[in-house]
Amino acid sequence: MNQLIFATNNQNKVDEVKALLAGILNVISLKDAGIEIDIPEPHDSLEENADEKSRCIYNLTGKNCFSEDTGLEVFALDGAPGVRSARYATAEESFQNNTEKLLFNLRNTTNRQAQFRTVISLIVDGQTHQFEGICEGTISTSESGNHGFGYDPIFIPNGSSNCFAEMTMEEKNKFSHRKKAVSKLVSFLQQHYGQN
Ligand code: ITT
Repeated sequence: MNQLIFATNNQNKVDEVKALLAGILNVISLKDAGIEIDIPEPHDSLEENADEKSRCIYNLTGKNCFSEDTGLEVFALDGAPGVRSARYATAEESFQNNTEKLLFNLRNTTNRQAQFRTVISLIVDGQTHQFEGICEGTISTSESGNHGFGYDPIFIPNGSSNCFAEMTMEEKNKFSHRKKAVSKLVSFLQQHYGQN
């Protein structure tokens, strides 16, 4: 196996994952494959949504593929926004509104511990496999930086004093939840399919 469709409409995810898998696996985005589809995310868990997305594209194409669902889990908010991260503030996704709402909800909170959690759902020959990646960190008190996307301007990973949005993609990829999940995917493919 030397190529996989990545079932996402998020170009930032595609860029990060292509950088992580360069020289290892040929990642075909939905855009590359000419597939225009609004993939449903109707469930209450990252695991179920990730499976829904990969199953949707596998059923459509019959080709091996993977998807991922990611959430920002804030300890003081009992894990919110979590699986609702994309539409935390409004029905239409807005990175700005989401980060502002999160900062507002944490305004009186000293416990700013949080984690990004990514669940990858891989379908190979009809069989589904999941891989999780977690990046622990803290939510800053204001936004900084203009790289990345989503909650990157307010998330500081443990081991750094900078927000993800202050890092280049290569720096973010050293710490990130997505990188950890992708590393497990690669190990699995190497073990089971001789992918290297
Ligand atoms: P697909 O479902 O098409 O893959 P999406 O953008 O809807 O793309 P998710 O549901 O997984 O992806 O994303 C949930 C939210 O979490 C969304 O608002 C993202 O901006 C945010 N998010 C995901 N990964 C992130 C990251 O690495 N850094 C910052 N925010 C992130």
